[in-house]
Amino acid sequence: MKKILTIQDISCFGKCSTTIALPVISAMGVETVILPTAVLSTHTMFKNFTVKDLTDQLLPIAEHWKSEGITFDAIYTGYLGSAEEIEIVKQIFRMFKTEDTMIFIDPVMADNGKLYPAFDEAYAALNAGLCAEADIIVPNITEACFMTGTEYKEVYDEAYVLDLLHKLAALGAKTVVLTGVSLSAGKTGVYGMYTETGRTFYYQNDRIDASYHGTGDLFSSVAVGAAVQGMPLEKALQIAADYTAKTIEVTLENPDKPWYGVDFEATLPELMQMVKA
Ligand code: PXL
Repeated sequence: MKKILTIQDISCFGKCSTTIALPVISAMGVETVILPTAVLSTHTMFKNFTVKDLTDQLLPIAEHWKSEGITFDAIYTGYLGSAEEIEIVKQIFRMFKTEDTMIFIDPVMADNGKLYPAFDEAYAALNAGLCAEADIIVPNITEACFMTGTEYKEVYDEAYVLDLLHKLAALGAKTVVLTGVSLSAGKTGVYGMYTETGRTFYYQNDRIDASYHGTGDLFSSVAVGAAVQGMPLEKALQIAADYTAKTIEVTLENPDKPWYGVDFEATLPELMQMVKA
């Protein structure tokens, strides 16, 4: 069985980061090892959330695993809490990366043109340095802008997307994938580029006019869970995009109208079918 280490926070209530990655990747038949960077009462869209930072636990936990001879087929990082954590994550890459380990980085820190409350531009620069070590990075347009010093635009064309992809590729990751790219009305998608060859790919699906916390984490979990099992990357990204869109659609039909997260629990059986097909 393939084994993924995911490094991100635990937001106890709210469905994002580890509370999405663990069930979703496990359901895909991949052993999911978690390294929580912090424990929050909720994600940061709620007011007055509590935070217990776990930075001082990361290396002791990783060193214990190392002493036990534990290995990983992929390391997937999401929301990290601080500059110090980014440095520690780099050390953990060095401890566990072999030629066969896929490093998948979702540099979670911003959306809709703005950084999340805990972060500043210096943090974005450090995240860019972390991305240099990846096989695959999946920033949204806002995160890509902050990491490359590019002006954020709500309305853009393909040239803007290609410029961002080239700047991301210059950071050093092997494959760079921009998420949430909308180049025609009613559509959204992923636009990627292989750094070495410069070959690009674009996949779009219907855009659903709703935004939920945790959908980026859902997308990344599915993409890394599929790719680590040998599915070609572009296909893994397509399934991740389609499944995320489907889950948002199903969430909107829920009469309880959850605002803080998506009903991925209802769509996991469908994910199994998509991955098998
Ligand atoms: O979904 C990304 C995410 C993860 N973890 C925490 C967050 C967010 C987004 O805001 O607040 C704590």
